[in-house]
Amino acid sequence: MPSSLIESSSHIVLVAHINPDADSLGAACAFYSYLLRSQKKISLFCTSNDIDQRLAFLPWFDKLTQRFPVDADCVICFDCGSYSRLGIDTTLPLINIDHHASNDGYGTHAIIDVSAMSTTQVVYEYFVANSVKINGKIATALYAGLLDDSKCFSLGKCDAKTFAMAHHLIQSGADHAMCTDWLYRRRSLASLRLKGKLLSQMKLLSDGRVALFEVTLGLLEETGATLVECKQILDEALEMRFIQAALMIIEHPRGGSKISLRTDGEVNAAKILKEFGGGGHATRSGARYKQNNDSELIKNLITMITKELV
Ligand SMILES: [Mn+2]
Repeated sequence: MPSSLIESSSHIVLVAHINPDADSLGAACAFYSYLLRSQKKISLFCTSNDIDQRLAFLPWFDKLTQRFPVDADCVICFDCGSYSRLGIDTTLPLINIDHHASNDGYGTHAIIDVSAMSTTQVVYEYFVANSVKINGKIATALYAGLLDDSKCFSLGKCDAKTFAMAHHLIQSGADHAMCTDWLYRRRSLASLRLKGKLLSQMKLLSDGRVALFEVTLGLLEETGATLVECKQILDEALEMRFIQAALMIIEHPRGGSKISLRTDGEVNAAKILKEFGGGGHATRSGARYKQNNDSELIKNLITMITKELV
């Protein structure tokens, strides 16, 4: 049982994934709040050094460390769809809490619910099952993950459970206004400039059902936009009526490229990028391609995607 492992541990490290988002870090921060009530040592760890500052409103954000504690005896990771997403190697007992379809259940214990909207929902249900009192800090951290992973409650996957959780969290003190202000009112000028350029270069393929974006290092430099900002355009491309998949190929500074794929769910993004060592969800997936042959890569990907179109 994960709870007895937590019980018997004295220094627990909570791990958010590489380049954390509101869900991964929100889940870790909520757990941090919860475990503070015990007599244990708790660390909040993430291997990335330039963490998205839009997440700075999360409780305990200032406790984040890049240094993995040497005396730790237990690790809990959040929203890491594959083991490599932790960004560290550990031999310690590991509890893997997640909602990614690609998660293979690595770790000593895995709590995975693929039907959950967010990893914070998996944590929320764990808290409810264990009668954990949800205070304002915990509620805000859990709510941030739910809000962001549900695309502000716009995904078709939102159901009664999603809204019941949101209702309970707001009642428990989740700060909705702060979450939306920090997560969605911090867009940079660079990202808007990039958006203009990317949209004018977008190609529509496969009878206009696949959108393709090619991002060079030059374009990123010229606009000053970050990779995260770059990928926002994929979700926007999917807002077009007939688009079923949006594909982005981003030139990598160390050669090769990064692949990002967003789909409507009919086309399984995780399945397509699995061949490239990628992981993620049916609707969103990413992978790293190490060869310098983008035209070949794009041709193959478009063929694979086209096969899945319905
Ligand atoms: Mn998530």
